[in-house]
Amino acid sequence: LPFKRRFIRTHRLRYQTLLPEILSVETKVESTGILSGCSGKPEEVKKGFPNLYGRPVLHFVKNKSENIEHKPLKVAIVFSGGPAPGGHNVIVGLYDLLKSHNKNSELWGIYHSMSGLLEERYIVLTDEIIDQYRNIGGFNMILTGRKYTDPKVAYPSFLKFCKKSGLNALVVVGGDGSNTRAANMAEYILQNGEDISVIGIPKTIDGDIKNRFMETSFGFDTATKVYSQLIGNIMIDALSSEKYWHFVKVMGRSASHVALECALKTHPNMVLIGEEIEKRRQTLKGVIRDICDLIVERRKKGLNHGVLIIPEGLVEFIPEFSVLIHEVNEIVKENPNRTERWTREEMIEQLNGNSLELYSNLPKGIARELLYSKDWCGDITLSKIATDKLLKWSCKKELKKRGYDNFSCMTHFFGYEGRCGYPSNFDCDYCYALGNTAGRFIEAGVTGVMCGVNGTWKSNEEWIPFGMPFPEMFLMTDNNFQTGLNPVAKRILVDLEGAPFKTYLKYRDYWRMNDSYVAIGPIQFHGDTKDERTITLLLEHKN
Ligand code: FBP
Repeated sequence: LPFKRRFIRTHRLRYQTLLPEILSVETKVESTGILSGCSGKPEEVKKGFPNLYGRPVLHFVKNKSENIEHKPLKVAIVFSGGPAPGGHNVIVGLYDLLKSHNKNSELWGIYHSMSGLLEERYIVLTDEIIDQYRNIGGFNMILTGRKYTDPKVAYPSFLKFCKKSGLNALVVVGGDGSNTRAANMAEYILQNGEDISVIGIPKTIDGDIKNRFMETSFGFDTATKVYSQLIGNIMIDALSSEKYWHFVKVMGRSASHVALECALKTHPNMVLIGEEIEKRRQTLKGVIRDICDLIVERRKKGLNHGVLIIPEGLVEFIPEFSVLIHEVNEIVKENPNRTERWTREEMIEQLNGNSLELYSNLPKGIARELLYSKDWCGDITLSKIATDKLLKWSCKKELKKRGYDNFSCMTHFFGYEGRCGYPSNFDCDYCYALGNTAGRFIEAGVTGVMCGVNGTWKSNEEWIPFGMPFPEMFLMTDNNFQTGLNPVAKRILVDLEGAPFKTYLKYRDYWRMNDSYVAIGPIQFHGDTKDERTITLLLEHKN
């Protein structure tokens, strides 16, 4: 490799993660005295998790005993869902902890998410493997996946695999869905009277795994820095050539946390926040009218350029769109045996009323995307819907009606670019601490908790690792792929009363007409990066 390309990798491999003080000493697990609950329907959640429900939140205290002996452990770790920067450091943090306590301990990397678990495909991790991935982005050490596994088959076969292999624990690094499966697995194992720990790690660039205990998921910090760098560069281009509007869609699934954080970092002329649009019950026409009002207002002042940030999940919040998505999902699911793809024309025949009008007026490409992009449970995949292009197309039409013919607009989608970049120092440290925390809980025989860290907005030494019983994230709903009531992690959307959104409101009017763009540049790995935190984290916790 040319020297320069090797340099950044070598440099990152050598980065020394900064651990919270408590994780640099021998510890024992204690209850914080705070009982966990759930996000809704406590009676039903209790029925679903008779063993795990209501357990206390756990933390570590210094273990002053002398001659502490750690027995050798066999632990498996699995990635699940979309990659997020920092994932490798969870593995590295766990590996270092296990090996430093007993060199005979083993860490198994399960390939390809839950399907690897069922098919018993794994690798026993060694120093040579681990040392290639310290502080390196991606999930490629053991790969990831989203394949749905039927719980009736998955849990018994997993338990069989664990017993046969002598595994003491499984660590699931995943988002809400994967941690829900981890919770069910932990409960299933307890109900079977077995002694195997299942521990969860909050992963997702979407930033929507949070609650009264959990401050942030890993990956959000890096991904929003990467997107903001790209948005900032586009802003400077827009300022330089003064001829284009840029419509930038950013990943983040339903919640608009990523879009809001990028806006707070870069100061676009407009950002659409799905949660606000839903609250105002704005229609697609209303959204287009607002964007076009701004385009025209700026044009009257001689400003032919601008930057708009769009959250990936926008369409879900537009009332007529969410009805349409629901109806399309239902129509498709009513015909489970159909193997051939639905065509746009066939769907038009099935739909009625407003949904029919909306669907038949969509650009053909988008109408087709709505039918083709499905996730593992058959629902529409939002990231595949080209909302940026839909908005451009609709604005063009509206501006033409208003007498403006020459609207030059570039569309962008920033998603995959941010999921596997070199993790920021924050994500490196946070993930290493999460891996270490998971290891300590396993040593103490704890099961059914998701690891977290409190005070992540403070300096690393002050961080307080904890274990939150899984049921805290759940409510019970009936979904359309399983029978009866099932635990579902509550979606944590942008809080319209929260400090990040309110801060945006303070600047919104100013940013419309004044180009106070900020190009944040690439992620900083050198120098004093200790206090670099997302604006969301600082606003939600520091003030
Ligand atoms: P999870 O972390 O919840 O798995 O999802 C992250 C994400 O990047 C979402 O923002 C996005 O909607 C989705 O993955 C895209 O999925 P895929 O990788 O299957 O295209």
